Amino acid sequence: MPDVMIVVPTYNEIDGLERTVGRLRQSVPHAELVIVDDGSPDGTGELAESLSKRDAGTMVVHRTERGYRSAVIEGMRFAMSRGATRVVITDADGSYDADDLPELLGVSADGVDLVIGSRFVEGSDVRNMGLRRRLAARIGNVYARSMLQTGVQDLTSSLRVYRTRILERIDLDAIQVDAYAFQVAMAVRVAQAGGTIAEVPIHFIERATGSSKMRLGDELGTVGAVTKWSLSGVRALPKPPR
Ligand SMILES: Nc1nc2c(ncn2[C@@H]2O[C@H](COP(=O)(O)OP(=O)(O)OP(=O)(O)O)[C@@H](O)[C@H]2O)c(=O)[nH]1
Ligand SMILES: [Mg+2]
Repeated sequence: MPDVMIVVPTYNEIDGLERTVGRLRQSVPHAELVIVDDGSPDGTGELAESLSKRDAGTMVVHRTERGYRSAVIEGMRFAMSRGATRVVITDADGSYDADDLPELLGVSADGVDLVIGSRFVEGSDVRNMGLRRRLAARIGNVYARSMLQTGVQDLTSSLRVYRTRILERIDLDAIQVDAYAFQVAMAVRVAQAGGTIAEVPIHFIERATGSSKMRLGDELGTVGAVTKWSLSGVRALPKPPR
């Protein structure tokens, strides 16, 4: 029974996947890893299949559906079905440094329900992020933080460690937003379920290979979703870590 399951959603990540998986497996060898691929036309699914044949700790879920949120949720359910107590979510493009994971897992082992690898807390190191994206992420996070009354600095980071005990208390199917708004929604749900949230500074480098699946619409959609939640009284003030 794996204690930790790493979920890597992929869509057209043929250039970076092997390196990302290799680094994750090296950095946290006790964790199992599952790639959730949505029939990438570039052959990512086939590459994932060959990686899983070479390494018993690497698995693949092939889907016909397309979408970040549903891929992550499917990965979470896969992890829970295998008895994992913690689920790591990360990207395939190498933006997040696998070497930061042991520290995040250490904080999660202390009993924190959601540990976010944060680009915007003291000690983090963010590289290659263009001014437009940096500003959008920063301003978007300041806006979401104040509207939702939370102290979380990086609500949109996709490097996260969830304890499955908190995921079990969340109605994942009720979440209808995707992309960055999905990250915000998950933090809100964790807080509403009575969970604790902590942030750990990370090394982040904007993707060097492949192309982005996120669009300007995802950023604007997040602002819209946050505004709607805030006006309907949603707050994401987490319990302080015990
Ligand atoms: N399975 C699946 N994975 C997806 C989908 N969209 C994005 N992903 C993966 O989710 C991760 C995050 O997507 P990215 O495109 O890196 O998003 P981002 O980090 O906000 O933006 P960039 O790094 O600038 O491209 C990557 O591993 C993608 O391959 C999808 O529809 N299905
Ligand atoms: Mg990325």
